[in-house]
Amino acid sequence: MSRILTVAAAQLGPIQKAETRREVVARMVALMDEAKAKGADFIVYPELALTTFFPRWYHEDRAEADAWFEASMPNPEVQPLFDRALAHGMGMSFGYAELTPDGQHFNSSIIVDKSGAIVGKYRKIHLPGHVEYDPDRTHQHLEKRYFEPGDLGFPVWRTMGGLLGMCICNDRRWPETYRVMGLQGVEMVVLGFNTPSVNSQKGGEGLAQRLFHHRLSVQAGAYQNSCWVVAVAKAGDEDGHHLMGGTLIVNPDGEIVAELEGEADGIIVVPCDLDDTRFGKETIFDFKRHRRIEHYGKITAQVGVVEPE
Ligand code: CDV
Repeated sequence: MSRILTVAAAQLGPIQKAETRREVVARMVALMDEAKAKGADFIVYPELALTTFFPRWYHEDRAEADAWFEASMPNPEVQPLFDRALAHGMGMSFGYAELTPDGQHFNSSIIVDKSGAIVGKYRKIHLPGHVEYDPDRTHQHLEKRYFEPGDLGFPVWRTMGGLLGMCICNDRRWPETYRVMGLQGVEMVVLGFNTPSVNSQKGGEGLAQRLFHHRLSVQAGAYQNSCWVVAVAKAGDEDGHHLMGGTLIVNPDGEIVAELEGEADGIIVVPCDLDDTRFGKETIFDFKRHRRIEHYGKITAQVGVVEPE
């Protein structure tokens, strides 16, 4: 038995502050054409794919930052991407800053199926960073200033012949992210990320260690829930701020089956057999037989650490 979903992980190189959405969408369309030529059914782009990683820029007046947000999706600037996906008969997923009609701000991503319908929306839950300008950091990371924590949970959708879920960047470091989707039978988790290649609070933590933590997190999530994980970077130097690459696809055994070299626009394409998730889900990670929820209460009852007396 096999159920192949051929996936393109479409890394974007840097997007400078001055670049327009129209310019970025043209780059995304070019990657989509390349993915189609290589047989992809589904293309995955990074977190906040349409603009530079704006949470590094401090706006004292919070409302000024609304210029980075999308008040509707699709909208005229993004429509060419939806049109090309429909023409190719491809599904897609990408991240963007969402401004809702009632004024809420989320770091969101969507899944669009092959008919062009938005079938899934996810809003980032684990927001990193801080609210106020922090002079002690080498760079700002103001996601907690500009976004509210997601309010949609970690849903899984039946689409494109499989069970698909999403998370965004920092979410990938949290085992709860994958497990909540694993409990819905997820077969593929897709995610985008913008990860600065240095830790703003720990100068010694550079690119090699950041890539190690990234791979460790997504490989563990894939293995422990027996699912595919597709992780897509926005990479390179954005106005003097460097983001790491590390776009990769991990199989349900937790092995990296493809990883993109470099920090420019580019794709890796992998035919992912969703039936490869079955063995792990029916044996060592057969949750129904092996989980012991009577011992997991602290996971939802408590946020921080409570040490013993
Ligand atoms: N965009 C992100 O969520 N970035 C975080 C950084 C700040 C650590 C990440 O987890 O990669």
